[in-house]
Amino acid sequence: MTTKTTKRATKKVASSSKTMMNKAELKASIVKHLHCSLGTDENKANNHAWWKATCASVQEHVLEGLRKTQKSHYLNDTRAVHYFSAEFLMGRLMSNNLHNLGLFEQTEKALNELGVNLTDIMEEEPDMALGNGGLGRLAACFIDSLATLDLPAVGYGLHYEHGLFRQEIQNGEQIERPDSWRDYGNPWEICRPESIQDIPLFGYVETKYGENGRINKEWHPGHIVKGLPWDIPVVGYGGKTVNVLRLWQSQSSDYFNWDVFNAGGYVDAQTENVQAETISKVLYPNDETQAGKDLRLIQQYFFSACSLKDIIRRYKRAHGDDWSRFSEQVVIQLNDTHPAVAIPELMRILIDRAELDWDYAWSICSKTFAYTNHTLLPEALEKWPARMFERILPRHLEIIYEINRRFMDEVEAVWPGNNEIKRKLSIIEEGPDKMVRMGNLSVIGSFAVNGVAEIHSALVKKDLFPEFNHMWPSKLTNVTNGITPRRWLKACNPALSQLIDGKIGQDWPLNLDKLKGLAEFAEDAKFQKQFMKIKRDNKVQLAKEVMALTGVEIDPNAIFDVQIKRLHEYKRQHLNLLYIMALYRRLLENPDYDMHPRVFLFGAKAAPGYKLAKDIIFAINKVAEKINNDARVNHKLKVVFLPNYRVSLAEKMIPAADISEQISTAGKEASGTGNMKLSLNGALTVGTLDGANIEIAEEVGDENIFIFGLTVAEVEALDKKGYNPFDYYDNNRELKAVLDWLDSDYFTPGKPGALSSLKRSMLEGGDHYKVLADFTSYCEAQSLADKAYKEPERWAKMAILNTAHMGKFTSDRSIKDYVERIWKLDPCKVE
Ligand code: H2P
Repeated sequence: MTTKTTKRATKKVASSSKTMMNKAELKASIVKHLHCSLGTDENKANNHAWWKATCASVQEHVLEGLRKTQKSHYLNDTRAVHYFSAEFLMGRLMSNNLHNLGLFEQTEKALNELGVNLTDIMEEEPDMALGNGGLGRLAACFIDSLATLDLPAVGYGLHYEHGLFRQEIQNGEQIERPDSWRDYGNPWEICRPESIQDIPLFGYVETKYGENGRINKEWHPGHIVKGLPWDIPVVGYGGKTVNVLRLWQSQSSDYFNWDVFNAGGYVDAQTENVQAETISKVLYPNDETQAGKDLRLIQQYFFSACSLKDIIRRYKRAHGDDWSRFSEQVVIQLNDTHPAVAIPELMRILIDRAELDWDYAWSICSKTFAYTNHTLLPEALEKWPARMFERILPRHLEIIYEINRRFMDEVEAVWPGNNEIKRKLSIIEEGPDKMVRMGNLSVIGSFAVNGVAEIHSALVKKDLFPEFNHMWPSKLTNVTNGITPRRWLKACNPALSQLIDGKIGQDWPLNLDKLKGLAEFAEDAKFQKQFMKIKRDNKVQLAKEVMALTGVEIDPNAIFDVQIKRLHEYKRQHLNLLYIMALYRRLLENPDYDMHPRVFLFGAKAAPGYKLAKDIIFAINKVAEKINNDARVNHKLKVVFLPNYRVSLAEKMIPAADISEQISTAGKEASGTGNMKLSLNGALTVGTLDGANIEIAEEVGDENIFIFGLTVAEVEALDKKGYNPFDYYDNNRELKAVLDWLDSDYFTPGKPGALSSLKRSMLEGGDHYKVLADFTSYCEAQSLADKAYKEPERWAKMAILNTAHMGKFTSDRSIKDYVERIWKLDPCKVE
């Protein structure tokens, strides 16, 4: 084992290569790759080949940056953060890499001279959709910021063969098709067979009594699977630091434990069939069903264990077997509880392999992990049956029991004799089927726990983990989410970016607070005109896209009202739908009903097992079909459900939005990040006082946002009093009419009742998410928005002020907060 002697910041890395290519060199490089990497030529190449050749040229710069970054980090022996996440929703990388390298314009010109349009070839890139929604996209924004801020960081996750399903809409219904993002290869990723890891699973634990009285445990696994790493370079803005996102692919191992196999009894019949390759086959959609539990836990363990081995290998290269500096060098951020099994895995390595004693091992472990909570919804807080855990990870369950036993002693010391609290805080939930609570394990095993917006973190302390907060008052903290302005403004809205550059200079993508400088132009007639012209141009573009995707014609002069996010009852797409139906009714009753024409645009995927979410999609599509074909109203009202919502579609919808729908039940949306992206691009929020909406309202000012609905306290009070949705149904004529409409066959000719499940959920079902309670106030907020839009100058001012006040929500700020409050990292400049 070599121990490196070079010390932090004492060495500079020599810059050996020349700087970026100029236009002529780029042209030559693209053509060279067309010839030499793709075996085609300028005459034969189609857009796909041009895209690949361009990627290959860009990748030359990227890999050079990667090499230098890794060398710098190694020579400076940097402390690094390791972001463990089951999801990274990266989207497309070409535009992002070109922008971050500062090569976008040159490449555009170089391709132009070759007769190729950059925008067209970028459409060839499949999205890397390795995530469900906000949680996965947050991870992608964070690694962008980490690289931009020159922070040593590695993203660790799974190299899913199939990302989130491709959504088709047939007769209004969601159909799931496999997503095959790598069918024709991924030009950005590098396979690293030299860093394969072996990962044990199943089997049994043998207890051995050592000479010194020490009890040693030996895990005899039933299966070994191989983890093959794929590296996706992550280019920081400015192109200096290029970090890595390392994603693990599972492969079957040559190794097979015949002893265990022959012993038979130790290996549950079911597990024998587990095919190693299936582990990284598909991303699990957020799902309330029990299906696939085994596989999901195996996925979590697989990538956590591969990543830990990788980290330890790197640590040992510098520090040998001296564990004393491990937690100084390594911090691991658990993105939700999905990788929480990394905690007992590190304990296992330290105790069983490195033979450290428990206390020392625990002192290392509990200084290494930090955990981000993303939701308060009970169904999303992971629990695994202890029996299943024992079968798959027998040694880990033992370790968890021991962590818990010792933790219970601590609880006893704080609340002597209080079994109620013990039951609540225990990692093991007692009952007919014992369960392992991954949330409790994460809090106990981490030195910091954060929520993702002020109100969410306050609720984590008050409602979710109050006793933990009592025991460790400084452990629980907040880091409000953020988004990278490079992707979510500079790259996706080039015209607005240029306008901003011209007004306040070009450094806002790195210092988003600078956008405040736009505020002084908010009432400037010329600036307003320019700003709104860009919005309109973006709407024209989106209208073309909508036509191409759905055949529905929409008018760019209408208000574009956008709700884009995972489909979930708490996000209340159906509240929006009820409002649309109310407007429709008003227009039918009074053709002169005064409203500015409006187009409601939706993008959302429903988890395949979540029936009501799929019913909501069906209902939106059926109502849309009716309205869009009703000549009495369709000059004023249109509804579009864009299929297969994903990052690259968001990049087209967000710059064209006038209104941003952020209408979750107060207390349910942890933060939201779409709210930030839309507001940054000059959309006005219609929203509840939930998640980061509250902080957005603080930033933009109450006069530049349309807030409605119950507050968290009011929701609580209503629940306490006893919420009865019929109170609203019986007392609001319009609401009743709209809900009853769902029972008819008006939207589903010949099939009455096809939309009734929606109504039932909001009445007999108890309306868990208070749709009916918030309906009136939502309608009022929407009317105010309509009124404001009819005053173009006022609207323009509000829109500009939204963009101007989004500085806080750059993910650079979030990352700086993590660094300061949790990670304690130093940047490392790469020459
Ligand atoms: C979740 C939360 C959001 C939050 C995001 C990132 C799980 O995302 O619900 O409120 O902003 O994590 O912290 P989503 O619902 O989009 O899947």
